[in-house]
Parts: sequence; structure tokens; C-alpha cells
Amino acid sequence: MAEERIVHTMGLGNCGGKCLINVHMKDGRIERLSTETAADCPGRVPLTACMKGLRYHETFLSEDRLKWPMKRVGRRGEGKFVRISWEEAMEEIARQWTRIRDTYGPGSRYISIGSGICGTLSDFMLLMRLMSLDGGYLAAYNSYSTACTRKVTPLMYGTNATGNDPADWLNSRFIILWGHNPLETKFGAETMYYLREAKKKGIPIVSVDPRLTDTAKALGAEWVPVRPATDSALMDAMAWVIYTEGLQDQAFLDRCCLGFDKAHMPAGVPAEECVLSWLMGEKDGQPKTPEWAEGICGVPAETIRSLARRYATAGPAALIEGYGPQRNANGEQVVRGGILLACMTGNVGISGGWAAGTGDCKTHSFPYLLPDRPNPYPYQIPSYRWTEAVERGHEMGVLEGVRMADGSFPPEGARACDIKMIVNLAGGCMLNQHGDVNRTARLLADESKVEFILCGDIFLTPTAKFADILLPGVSMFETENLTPPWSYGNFIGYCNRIMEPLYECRDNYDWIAELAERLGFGEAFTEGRTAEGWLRHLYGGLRERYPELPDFDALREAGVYHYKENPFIIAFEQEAKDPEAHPFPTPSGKIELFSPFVWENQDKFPGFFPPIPRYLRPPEGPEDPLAEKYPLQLVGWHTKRRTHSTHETNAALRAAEPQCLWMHPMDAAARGLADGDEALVWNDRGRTRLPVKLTERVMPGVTAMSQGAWYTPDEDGTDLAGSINVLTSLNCTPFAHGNTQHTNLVEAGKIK
Ligand SMILES: Nc1nc2c(c(=O)[nH]1)N[C@H]1C(S)=C(S)[C@@H](COP(=O)(O)OP(=O)(O)OC[C@H]3O[C@@H](n4cnc5c(=O)[nH]c(N)nc54)[C@H](O)[C@@H]3O)O[C@H]1N2
Ligand SMILES: Nc1nc2c(c(=O)[nH]1)N[C@H]1C(S)=C(S)[C@@H](COP(=O)(O)OP(=O)(O)OC[C@H]3O[C@@H](n4cnc5c(=O)[nH]c(N)nc54)[C@H](O)[C@@H]3O)O[C@H]1N2
Ligand SMILES: [Mo]
Repeated sequence: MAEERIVHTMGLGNCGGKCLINVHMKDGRIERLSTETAADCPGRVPLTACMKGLRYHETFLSEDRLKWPMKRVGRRGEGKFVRISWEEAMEEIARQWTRIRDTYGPGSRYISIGSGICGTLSDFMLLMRLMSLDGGYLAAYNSYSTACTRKVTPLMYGTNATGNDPADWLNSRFIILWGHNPLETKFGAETMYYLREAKKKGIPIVSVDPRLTDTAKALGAEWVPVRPATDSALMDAMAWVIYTEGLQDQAFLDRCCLGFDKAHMPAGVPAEECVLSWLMGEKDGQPKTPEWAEGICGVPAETIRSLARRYATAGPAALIEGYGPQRNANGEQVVRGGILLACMTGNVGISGGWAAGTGDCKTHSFPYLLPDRPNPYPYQIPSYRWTEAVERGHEMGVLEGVRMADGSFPPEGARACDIKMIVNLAGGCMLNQHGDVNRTARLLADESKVEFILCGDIFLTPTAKFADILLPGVSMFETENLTPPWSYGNFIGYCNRIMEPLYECRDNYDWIAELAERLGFGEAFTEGRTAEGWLRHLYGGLRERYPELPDFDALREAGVYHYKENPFIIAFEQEAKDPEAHPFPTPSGKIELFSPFVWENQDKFPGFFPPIPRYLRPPEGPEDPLAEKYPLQLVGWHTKRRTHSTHETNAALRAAEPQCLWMHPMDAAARGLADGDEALVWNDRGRTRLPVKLTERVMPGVTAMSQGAWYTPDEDGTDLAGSINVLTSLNCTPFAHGNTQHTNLVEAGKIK
């Protein structure tokens, strides 16, 4: 009998659960996968895989894999391809690459965001590296994950590093999970580990979410249902209660914050622009009482009072937001509101508190192979506006979010460029993961607009169907890479090659290096290194920085290294105590509850964006007149059985959690829908069908379906898969220009 051999490895996808996978091999074949458990690593948080991780081999080594390069025949998007050789593919790519640059300028070339490969060698950065060498490209800023929070957290605190060490949650007396579901929607292993420990310790936990999440259930958390996109009304009312009942930490506000009250406003700004004037309704005559908020957000006034009092008086308390609430219309405001509440209660800079905002708490850097020179093309667009740049890039300026590489506003009159070529590797944001996919599909199908589309993936996804040339990539089992932790975690992972590339599949680095060679930049691109050469080189640099790291081969063998020297971080500890000696990294040195930057630059934003945290009526929210036609709100979430659109092809995972529409029994009754009925869900942008799940785990007036199902339109254009992005819009948030994919109005009914 052949000996079993175990290879330790870590996946490359953009799942928040960066887990350790043990690949059990026999006779050169994968027998099964296992993972790390608490028993394997006493004294530290185990990197335990979930049901997805234990089925990576089923997903990634399936027969459905793309096997060789192909070129489109038939209409674009139809999905008809013929096999070609790598030689033919490379020739055509090189030809289009330079033709489009020379005809339309380098800014007509766009690299679509994709997160299928997250590691030191990320295809996205490899493309940036090559395009920087041969003239440039239209760069995108903002992820689809954190566009709003990464813009407004630094606006207020000067940094995104607002998180304490997650182990410090055990020092809290009260935890609010605000739109945060880390049991299902993984945020690294530590998040759920410490929340479970907090529960064991008896720390009360509340979940503010339109859905009763798996996390809230597992933690026995109190559920406060809130209407999507209206959280900032709830937050305003909590702030009103805290202030009118005298529960605020006035000393903290006075010491550390700009703009809470009239006495702490920047010079030259009318004092009534401060936060407190808004809360008291000095200008609009409407105090932001719990009764006022109840009508907007659906949370009973008494619940709002109780939540505010408990948060303000518990002792150190942590209001921790997921990213879901900010993937909404006016998603900036829910982040700013969380920060306001943390400041009002003095929960910033203390153990057991939590400053809110993005909550990064990274103690070690991670090496990426980056472009080694700046992009020669000067302008960047917000990633969620790329479809707009296909239609009218040459008209897009500062109001559409066009900016310079350093984030500054562009010169007056600056305009971007129409996108004429898209390269989309290991990503779905060119279609399936973008908003309004019907419209996006129509746009991509028009060959007079985008003239050339290059895709690389391991499957013929709905997005990859729109390729002109489609390249077969390799999976995590056929490549090597260094892998970073996701959110928290003091480790560095290694993705090990278990087997040679299947079929004619090729590593992105290899063919991009070959393309660089064809374009005349081979040496500048590779600097004489293979992919492994780069990993060794960049890891060597990291070891110089952190001498405790093992050598490359030892890391590879172990699949992961856990740092031993980990500073225990309490964000803003010094700043909060003594902001004079240790100013916050903002222009004023204070936490900018009122933003002078926003006040001074109103003309640079497309709509009204206030300088303070406060409720703003969201387009397509429950107060929109459109709600008469489409009375149900629809919210998405990141399901346990997929990583975005990845794993949709895995039958066992599909069966574990079939795609469905969550609906409250009252809403279902009004529509004659019974549990399990096939429902049609529609709005002006599209239609999708899927079974209904009647459940009181979603609040009345709100429906939910998980994001990531594969867009599968029938002949009439009705999606048959429950793909939420047929219903989502291309609306952007007013300041960050972020995606608003959780803010949708729809109607639903029975399929006749
Ligand atoms: N299993 C799994 N884990 C993942 C991923 C995955 O695809 N699958 N993706 C990873 C990635 S890339 C990311 S960016 C993160 C995403 O992490 P998040 O963005 O935090 O995840 P979501 O599921 O979109 O939203 C979290 C919760 O917010 C709620 N929510 C939505 N809108 C609102 C609102 O207006 N108000 C309130 N209070 N709550 C709201 C949702 O119901 C959900 O329960 O997850 C990571 N982890
Ligand atoms: N409605 C709605 N839309 C959303 C979101 C939402 O909450 N709601 N969330 C947004 C967020 S947070 C994100 S991060 C984006 C994510 O969006 P994407 O990053 O686009 O995620 P996927 O669609 O899974 O695309 C990854 C692709 O990589 C391929 N792939 C996986 N592994 C490998 C590999 O090893 N090699 C190669 N070559 N290919 C591989 C997969 O087949 C898949 O097609 O979606 C966004 N879209
Ligand atoms: Mo994301």
C-alpha cells in the first residue's frame, strides 16, 4: 500500500476564512482534505476550514474546468467558443493590446476587479505591472467590499486602523454586531472565535440586521431588526437619547473631537453646522427622537432607547460593523454614525471599547509583486463606475469621482477616457458581481463599445462568456503563492502546488511574462525571475523585516507561519488620552466629527453630502416614492456555501443551502406565496425566479437572497438562478462613489 502523504496549503480565493487545508495524497492522487482543529494547536486560534474549504478539490478539480485557450465565435456573450492554441491566443492578445492603446490611448484599457486569486502574485497586480510598462491603463479605485468605510473612516480618524486586537472583545461589557455575520460571512478565524468566547463569558451581544443571521443565532444574540439603508436614523436617535439623558462622555468629546457642539467647531464655519444642532433639530425643527427614527428604520422607539442606554452605560462597549451596512445607498453615513456613537460614549482608545469604522488591526505587512513604476495614465475612476466609463468615459470628471493616483481631485475640466478593452482575470465584477447585470450584459454585447475583452478563469462563468479570448487558468492545487490573512490573523500562509497544471491550463504569471516578452518588456517585467523566483525574493524581503520568519522552504512545508511577536493593539490609546501630545492623524489632529474637507469641497460631489454623520434619505429606500410600485426592500448577503460566485458549480454545496428568497410570512400571505413556491422577483431592471423560504428571520417589508448565484437568463431575459444582480442598481454613494448593491426595491409574486 502506498504511503499517505499530507501537504499543508492555504487557498487563494477571497473568502474571509483563510483556513489551513491538509491535502491527503495517495499514489499521487488527492484522497481527501482535512483541516486544523483546536486540539491541533492549543493556545492559538485554529484556522479551521468550513464546508467550502473541505470541498475545494471537488470545486476546483472538476470536469467543468476550462481546458484550453478559446476564441469567441458567434455573438459576444452567447458563450460559443472554439479551441485555439496558446500561440494564437498570445498573438491576438498582443495585437489588440497595442492596437487599442495606439488607437484610443492607454486610458482606454481597463483591468476589471476580480478577487479569485488573492496572494503575492495577484493577476490584477501583474496586469498593472505590465500595463505600466507599455503606456498605462485606466485604473480603478475602491473595492466592491469596503468603498464607503475606507473613504470615511480616514476622513474622521485619519486612518483605517481603528480596530483593537479582537481578543480585546473579551474585555467588553456589551457588544453590538451591526450588520455583521462572521459565522457565515467569514472575517478570518479570530472574529468568530473571540465572539464565541465572549458569549461563554456572558457578555451581552446584540445584532442589528434586517435578518436574524446565523451568527446571531449561534451567539444567542438579541436581534434588533432594522430596515436596510436606514441605520443612520437609528444611530441619530441613539445619539439623541445618549445626549438628552446626559450619558455622553463629554470630557472625551471636548478633548478629542472636532464639531460635536458649537463650542468645538472649526473657525469660519457657522456653529449650527455641528452634530448637536442636527440631533436637536435646530435647523430643520425635527429633534432626532426615537419616535422620529422608528418611522424610518422600523425599530420600536423603546428598543432604540434601551439600546442607546445599554451601549452608553455598560462600561467599555464595542459597536462592531460588518461591511454589509455600507454597501448601501448613503453607505458612508452608517460608518460615520458608528464612529459618532463610539466617540460619544468614550469607547475610543480603551480596552473593551471599539472605535468603530473600518476596524483594521494589522500587525504585519504582506508582500505583493507590485508595478515598479507609476501608471503613466494619470486618472482613476471609482470601480463601480466602470460601466459608465464604457458609455461615456470621456465625459466623466470630478463629479463622477475621477481622481488622481494620489487620491487628489483632478485639474479642472479633466475628463477620463472611454473603455475600449477589458482584461478580466479570476473575477466576476465584469458582470455577475457588478450591479444591473442585464444592462451590463447589453453594454458588453455591443462590440462597437468595448472592442476587445480578454478573460481568464477556471470555469466558463456567466462573466467569462463575454470574452473574445478566454484563457484557462490554474487552480490553487496547481500553483504556488503566498497568501495573506483576511481581516485579523497574525500569520502568513502558503499555497502549495499539489499537481502540475491540468489540461492546457497555465499559470497567469507565465503567460503574462510571455506577453511582456512579445510586447518588448520581458526583462523589465520579470527581472529575470520565475514565479517561484519572485516568491522567494519577496519573501526574503519580508524575512529581513521580520527575522523570526522561517526560511522559504520551511514555510512551504508547513503551509503557514504564525508570528510570535504580536503587539497587542488598542487603537488610539495614546491619542485618546492626550490628543495634544499625540494628535489623531487628521488635518486638525482631532477626530473630525465635522469634516472641514467635506464642507470646503461641496462642489466636487455629485449630490448633497453633509459634513457630519446624520441620516440622509436613501434613494430606493423605504421612503422613496418608488416603494409604491416596488414595496419590498431586497437585501443580499454573502452565503456560507459560496465565495461570491465561486463554488456555484459544486453540487454538494448547492444542496447544502439551496438558493432561495427569504420572505416574512406576512408579506408572503399578501402575495399568495407558500413556503417553497417558485417566486418571480422583479423591478424595472430585471426579473429573477427562485423558491421562497417563509421565515420570521427577516423583518416584514424586507426580502433577502444571497449574492453570487450565476446569472442564467432564459429567452425572455428572466434569470433562472436567483442572481441578485439582475435587480441591483448602478447607483453610487454620494462621496465614496461606492456600490449600493444592498439597496433595492422590488416586488415579488407567484409564477403562474
Ligand atoms: N462565506 C463567505 N464569506 C465571505 C465572503 C463570501 O463570499 N462567502 N466574502 C468575503 C468578502 S470579499 C467580503 S467583502 C466580506 C463581506 O462581508 P459583509 O459585507 O459584512 O457581508 P454581507 O453579507 O454583505 O453583510 C453583512 C450583514 O449585513 C446585513 N446588512 C445588509 N444591509 C444592511 C443594512 O442596511 N443595515 C444593517 N444593519 N445590516 C445590513 C446583511 O443582512 C448581512 O447579514 O465577506 C467575506 N467573507
Ligand atoms: N449584489 C452584490 N454583489 C456583490 C456583492 C454583494 O454583497 N452583493 N459583494 C461584492 C464583493 S464584497 C466582492 S469582493 C465582489 C467579488 O467578486 P469577484 O472577485 O468577482 O468574485 P467571483 O465572482 O467569485 O470571481 C472570482 C472568479 O475567480 C475564479 N477563480 C477562483 N479561483 C481561481 C483560481 O485559483 N484561479 C483562477 N484562474 N481563477 C479562479 C472563479 O471561477 C470566479 O469566476 O462581488 C461584489 N458583488
Ligand atoms: Mo469583498
